[in-house]
Order: sequence, then structure tokens, then C-alpha cells
Amino acid sequence: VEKTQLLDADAIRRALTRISHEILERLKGTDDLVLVGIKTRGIYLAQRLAQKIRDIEGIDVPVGSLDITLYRDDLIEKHAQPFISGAELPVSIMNKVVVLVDDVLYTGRTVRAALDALIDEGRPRLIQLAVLVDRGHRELPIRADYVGKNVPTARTEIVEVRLMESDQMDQVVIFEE
Ligand code: 3GP
Ligand code: 5GP
Ligand code: MG
Repeated sequence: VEKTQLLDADAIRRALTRISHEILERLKGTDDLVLVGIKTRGIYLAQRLAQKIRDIEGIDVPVGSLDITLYRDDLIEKHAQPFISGAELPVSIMNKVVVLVDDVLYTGRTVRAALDALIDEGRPRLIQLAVLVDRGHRELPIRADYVGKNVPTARTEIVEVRLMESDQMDQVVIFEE
């Protein structure tokens, strides 16, 4: 299949730098901030945002993770039911400001499950969402507060996010199944 590059390593780095500045500007600093990455690549992106915030502000922001599994074997099947299969939160999120981080936002069902999990863990004061790619096709009233790149897609397309931590390179490509 033919793959088209949406973001190269520099573009990913710049998008994450911009998002880290946007987070600091919108939240007026790092007070009560906790970053929570969603399963594999969202966790790596949350860790990178924390590193950038450390570079900019000299402050260590806690990074947690949520493992959300989809009740489906076909990745592009509709009406998937995500469920939380694990959570690691290094600090209490009660009254905290949580920025959820995922690589791709699609139907919004995973984020909805993540919101459930966070609210179960202790009521945060504010929850925001940061994603590297918003590919559209929401099935729930969910939007991202911070977006690396908006990419209009067909449902039949697949966005592949490759990150050094798991894929030996930084790149986002799109292709038709
Ligand atoms: P990631 O979140 O670490 O990138 O769910 C496991 C992996 O499968 C995810 O890993 C994601 O890349 C991919 N994935 C999950 N759901 C979808 C989907 O609806 N479409 C596509 N293209 N990939 C998906
Ligand atoms: P949702 O449909 O719930 O928004 O997305 C389901 C999960 O699969 C999320 O973790 C999301 O990051 C991931 N996902 C959805 N579509 C894609 C895609 O096209 N590419 C990649 N890499 N991940 C996707
Ligand atoms: Mg993801």
C-alpha cells in the first residue's frame, strides 16, 4: 500500500513544543497539572510533553497512564466499546488539572472511557485533551483542547503513528487499507 507522510520527525517535535507552550499558557503554569497518557503511544507523547515542560519551566509534572482496550478485533469497526484495563496514576488526581494525551483522536470512544476512569479515580478540577492527530469522525460530543495536526480522513484510511520509543523513528503516515 502507498503511504503518505503527514508529519516528519521535525514536525512532530515542533507540534509537541507548541502544545507544551499552549498548555502552560492556557493553564497559566503547572500548578496541579498531571499528564495522563492513553496506552502505548499516548504515554510516550505525555512523557515528551513533560520533558518539554521541564525544559521550559524547570518543573517536573507527574505523568500517569491509562490502558484502554477495545472490545473489537477489527480496528476500523464501528461502535467499539472501550474499557479500562489498567491505570497508573503517580499522584491523587482529586482537584487536579488533568491533561489526557493520546496519539490519534477518532470516534472519541476511547476518550470517553478514559474520562470515566479518571472520574472514578477521584474528581479532577479540570480535564483537558491533547492529541497528536485529530482524524475526525467523532461519534460522541468530544473534542481536543490541543491538536498537533487536524487531518480530514476517510473511515477506510489508517493513520500510523511511529515514535522512537516503540518504532525506531518519529513519523506519522496515512494509508488506505
Ligand atoms: P497506540 O494507541 O499505541 O498508537 O489499540 C492498539 C493500537 O492499535 C493503537 O496503538 C493504535 O495505533 C491502533 N488502533 C486502535 N484503534 C484503531 C483504529 O480505530 N484505527 C486504527 N487505524 N488504528 C487503531
Ligand atoms: P477512538 O475511535 O476511540 O477515538 O480511538 C480508538 C483508539 O485507537 C485511540 O487510542 C486512538 O488513539 C486509536 N486510533 C483511532 N484511530 C486511529 C488511527 O487511525 N491510527 C492510530 N494510530 N490510532 C488510532
Ligand atoms: Mg492511541
